[in-house]
Amino acid sequence: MNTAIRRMQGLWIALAVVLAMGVAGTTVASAAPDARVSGLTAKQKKAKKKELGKCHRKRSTKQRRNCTKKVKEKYRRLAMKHDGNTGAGKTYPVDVMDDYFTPDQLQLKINDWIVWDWRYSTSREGHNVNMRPPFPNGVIATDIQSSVMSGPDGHFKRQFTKPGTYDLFCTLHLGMTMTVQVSK
Ligand SMILES: [Cu+2]
Repeated sequence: MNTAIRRMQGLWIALAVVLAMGVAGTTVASAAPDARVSGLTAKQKKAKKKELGKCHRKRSTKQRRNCTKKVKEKYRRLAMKHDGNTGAGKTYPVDVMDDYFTPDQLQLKINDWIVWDWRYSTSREGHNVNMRPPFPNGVIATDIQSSVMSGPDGHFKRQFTKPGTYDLFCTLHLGMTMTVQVSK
């Protein structure tokens, strides 16, 4: 095994530890927006895997490394791209756990996004994201209504374009709630 690969493995272990610590930590009121959420469709994931496979068949270590880097960057950008985005806004990741959301309180500005990620949800019955009244002005129930999903590939993205308080919950689990406050 060459040193580059060994170093990469070290990095992945460090990353896994950091992520695990984040999950174990208590719910924070304001999660920083970051780029670790993956919003790839199943089709895009398949394409990424295929392209990475091609990279592995390159002759030199340098070629393999450059190729892998390029593919990962391409799909990282794709994952962060939103459909129907009507303004930049930040993206806030929320993990759907068994049986809670983390963070379960967020303060957003208009046009910010939330991406819910089911990667840590292992329960067979799954979870969803729904909204209970009263809704902010101009918002209807179906604006935030996900299907029931389970990990590790479930994602749900929504942009918040109206100010107000959003009471969100999972219809399957009593007390699995989160509150989003959107200000101008
Ligand atoms: Cu649930």
